[in-house]
Amino acid sequence: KQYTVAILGATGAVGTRMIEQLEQSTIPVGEIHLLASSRSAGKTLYFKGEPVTIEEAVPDSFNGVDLVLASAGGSVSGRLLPEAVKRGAVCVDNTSFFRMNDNVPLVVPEVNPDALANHNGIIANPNCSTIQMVVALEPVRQKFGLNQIIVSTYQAAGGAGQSAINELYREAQEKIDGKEMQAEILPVKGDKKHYPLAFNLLPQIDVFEDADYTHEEWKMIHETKKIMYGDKNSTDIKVTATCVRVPVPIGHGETVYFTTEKQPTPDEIRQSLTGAAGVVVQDDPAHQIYPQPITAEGSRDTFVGRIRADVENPGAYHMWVVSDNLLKGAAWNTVQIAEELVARDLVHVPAGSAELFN
Ligand code: A2P
Ligand code: 11C
Repeated sequence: KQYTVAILGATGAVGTRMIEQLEQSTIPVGEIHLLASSRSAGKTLYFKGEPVTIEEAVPDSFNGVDLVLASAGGSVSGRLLPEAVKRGAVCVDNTSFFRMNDNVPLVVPEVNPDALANHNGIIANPNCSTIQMVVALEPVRQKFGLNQIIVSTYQAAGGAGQSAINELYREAQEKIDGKEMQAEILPVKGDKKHYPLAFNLLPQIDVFEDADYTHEEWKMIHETKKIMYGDKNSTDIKVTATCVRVPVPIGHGETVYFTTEKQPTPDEIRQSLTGAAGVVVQDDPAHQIYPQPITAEGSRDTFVGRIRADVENPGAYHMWVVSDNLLKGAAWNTVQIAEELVARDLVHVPAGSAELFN
């Protein structure tokens, strides 16, 4: 079977990478539809070397479509994906809109691929910072059990879209030219104040919510629980997070501090990660080998290094995790979910699904 695939948000930082990842995927694509806003309609992008005219995304764009890969923002997904499901298309959504919906599986193929079995037409792709952390921790959890995770993130501008990458370069040039840096987007497009990211650190990703945590920090807590333990409020694991934007264009870093049920040596943790799906261990302090955003960019893998014990707390460990936030954190994980759906013959919308999203 050949699949008709639509990419919603095809012109964006993630959307353009979805096109590339789909070109390289095992999915037999018959027809491709590239959808964006009216601003882009009529322009041309390429799929496997062939020109494709961008169409404005409207409900009828999904007529005859088998699979939708979406990354055009939460409100666009919230409005258009129920229309796609109504028209029989299975949607893999990279936005946060449906992630906490009990009718929507939240999937990282290396961790919980079986959650796909009961989908209702929409499958959610987790937040980039959550994905790379659970890919790196799942082999540890399986072998040694996990009790607690304390994560601090070093997140690239690209997580906030192409316009945030452009802003970072512009600010850097302004600073080098001796001008005042003009911040217009970060930390959060819609928030009251904007601060430069170039030559700076911003301890705010997304808006502030309960208990003075940002939305990004709550995402890491609830998404980790839903993916690893099947329930966003699971008490089987304690998770807490501090999320920081750093002046890197692409590639999120994370220091992950975790405690385990058993007390493995750092070497045993390293071994559990060596060869694990989607993981590459880069951990050789003697030769200064460790993951870096610059070397992770462009790869589908999650890189793990600096694995070591907390020398004052038995059963507690540190590691440093880096991945291309636009690939494993977004475009690749979405296409990988679509590959699993195809491999498992799950590209069908079950009867009654559309009513769940009315
Ligand atoms: P467009 O380029 O036409 O604005 P990024 O994450 O890099 O900011 O990209 C956002 C993506 O979402 C772009 O492809 C953008 O298309 C798309 N998009 C934004 N608003 C809409 C909308 N109302 N309908 C469809 N696509 C949208
Ligand atoms: C960032 N993690 O780096 C965010 C972007 O929930 O998919 C991803 C938002 C999301 O800004």
